Amino acid sequence: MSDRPDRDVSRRRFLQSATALGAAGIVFGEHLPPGYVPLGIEPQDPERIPGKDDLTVLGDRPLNAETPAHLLDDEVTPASRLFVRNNGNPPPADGIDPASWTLSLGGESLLRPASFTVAALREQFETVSLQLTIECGGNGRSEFNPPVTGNQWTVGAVGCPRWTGVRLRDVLEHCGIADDAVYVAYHAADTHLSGDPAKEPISRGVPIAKALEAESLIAWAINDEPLPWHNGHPLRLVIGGWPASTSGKWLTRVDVRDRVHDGAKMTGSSYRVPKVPVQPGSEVPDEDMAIIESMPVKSLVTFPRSGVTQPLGEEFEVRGHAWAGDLEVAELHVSIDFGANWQPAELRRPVNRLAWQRWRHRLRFPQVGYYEVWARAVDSQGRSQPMVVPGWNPKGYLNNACHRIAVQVTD
Ligand SMILES: Nc1nc2c(c(=O)[nH]1)N[C@H]1C(S)=C(S)[C@@H](COP(=O)(O)O)O[C@H]1N2
Ligand SMILES: [Mo]
Repeated sequence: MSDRPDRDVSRRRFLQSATALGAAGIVFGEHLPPGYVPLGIEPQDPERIPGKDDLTVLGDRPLNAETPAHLLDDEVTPASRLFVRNNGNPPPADGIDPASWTLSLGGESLLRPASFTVAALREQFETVSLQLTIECGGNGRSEFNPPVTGNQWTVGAVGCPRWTGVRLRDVLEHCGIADDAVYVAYHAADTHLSGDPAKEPISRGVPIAKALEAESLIAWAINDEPLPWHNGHPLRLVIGGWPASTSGKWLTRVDVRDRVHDGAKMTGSSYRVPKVPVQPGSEVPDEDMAIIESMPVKSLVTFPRSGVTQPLGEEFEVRGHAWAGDLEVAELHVSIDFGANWQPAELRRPVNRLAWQRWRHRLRFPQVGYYEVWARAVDSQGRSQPMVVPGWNPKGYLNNACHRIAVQVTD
């Protein structure tokens, strides 16, 4: 990446148009090894991710980008503000034809294997639209100590758009689910970073019970528009409330398995955490790790932006969202004194199951000076967000510590 910042805009524009042309625009493009990403093809500046709005780029090969908290203030996350997490090379945009894209269904425990175009899915099954929260299992990773490797997400690998598609359940039931079904697995069209066509970048899934929930979708639209390329165009799974790694993008195949799926990033330390808490920095043998299922209770302050200046005596509106994996959020509390006292905030019910919930609160500050506003959610089973970073784990998953913003109160 060191040779990149000095590259001038026109050259980058040229490379962008080369992206649109695919390998055909690149001299000697016929020699590119399969899966190889040419330097400069992936956008590098936040404003340069096509269709995205000021996301913070954490890495550009492959592209990984998160949304600053204050840009997540919309109740329904716009596609332009939905984070991007890529494990491999996305299928080239110009090679995706939504009209001929096919989803195959199979696996040991599916009775009648079948395949569907996107149009056939729309015709044969009921279309549903739901607002569903997806959050990367590694959101918040940057706060772990000792540090762990991987994308250093702060708070913005989360979003809650309105997704449209069909229920995974309806399609699986149409094909027939055998009694010994255990897990539902996805396969996708992105390619492994090594370029090895025999390897998949990621192929995960969920237990059959989660797959059969009414909210588990095969989606083609976000907020009534086709999925953005980086978010899985033209078809993806959306598994609300679970690590977003279960929401396979560029979906080509779904298998019903008679065992826990053993695809790429299902094993070892990927998307798994120690079964019992470990001392920070420990090495944990694979057999002592368990697959992450529902995400923990969490919240964000999305308004105002951290660092705001506020005149003393004026009312101060603070607001955000809260979510709790498979559960609902029951309470949201706000503190302006570093957690010594908590004030209950107004908290709305979700618009549908597995959607995040709007909270808001009006505050007054007692004197001029520097404050932090902390928000803390409690789920329907009474579990609260911690104020400090919880359970260290080797890959840095499930950090649900309270979010906070800085406020300077002036005369
Ligand atoms: N095919 C495919 N699906 C994928 C991924 C991927 O790299 N390839 N990344 C997963 C991970 S780890 C996350 S967090 C979510 C991110 O979804 P988004 O990029 O639409 O925000 O997609 C998941 N689905
Ligand atoms: Mo993720």
